[in-house]
Amino acid sequence: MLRRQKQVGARSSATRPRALGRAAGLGLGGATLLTLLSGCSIEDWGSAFGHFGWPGRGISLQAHQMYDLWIASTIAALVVGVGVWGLIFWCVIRYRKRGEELPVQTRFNMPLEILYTVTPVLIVAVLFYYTAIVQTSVDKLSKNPDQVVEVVAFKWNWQFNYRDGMGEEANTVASTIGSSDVIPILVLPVGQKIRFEETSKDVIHSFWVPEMLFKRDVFPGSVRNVFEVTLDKEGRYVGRCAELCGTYHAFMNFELVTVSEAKFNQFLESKKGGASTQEAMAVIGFTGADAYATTTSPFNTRRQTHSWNQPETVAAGK
Ligand SMILES: [Cu+2]
Repeated sequence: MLRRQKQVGARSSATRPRALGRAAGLGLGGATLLTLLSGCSIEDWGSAFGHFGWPGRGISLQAHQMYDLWIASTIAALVVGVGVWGLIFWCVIRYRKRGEELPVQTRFNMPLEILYTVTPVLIVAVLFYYTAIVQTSVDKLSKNPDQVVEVVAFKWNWQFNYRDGMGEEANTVASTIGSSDVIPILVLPVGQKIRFEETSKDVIHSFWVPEMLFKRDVFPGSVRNVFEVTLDKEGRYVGRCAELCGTYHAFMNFELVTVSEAKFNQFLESKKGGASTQEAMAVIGFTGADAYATTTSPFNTRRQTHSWNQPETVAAGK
């Protein structure tokens, strides 16, 4: 019996360097895989896997940074996940029950204990590092933004004021507003630093353009949330209120229209000259139905008595 125990002991100490060699090999394999992955663009990987749940790469420089962080973190998590699953299945098969004999009882393995304490700390540190960098960059405010837009939220619509400077003291030079019949349109140029200053007339709302991969709460009172984006893709995108603000919260949509700098200047000049939003849209080539929002349409806000759960009501949410 004693001899047998000795043999077992000798065998397990002999397998230890091999196990360590395997762990090192696994680490190297992971590193090689990551290097290979970095050879492909993050966007390629994102689109190959349906953007891992995100709407896409976004329409602003800030959105691209957040997108890249998201895709890279997900791939890193998958690499770790595949490693962990592999080890689990390997253990399950390699050490499955073979007989009634009690297997070798080991208590702990110091190198392994250290390995699986240090590895998660390293992973968290790397994720934290990149998150902090991207977050700081996304939240960065410039001293001289090219455009300043005051976002005014109210139950249940939006007003967008084009301003001649920063802060509450600046003046509104033109504005667009929505009603229960017209979806508010926010026209902005690509390639310029745009500063958003948010204020609410009643309760807390939230300004959200899904394609910007970004939303920020709009507070009433003295809190004036500010953020900046540089848009880089022309198009028309739906915007929403992302904070449950009351009965018609779901109807608080708007549309972001991104155009070239020249067209934006034309639009703003027309608005300054007293044109309506639709007339100014026509000036920059959006005529007819295109002068109105195309990504969303007004909801029927007229209620009948006992209108709940009836097809003709707002609850139908067209
Ligand atoms: Cu709202």
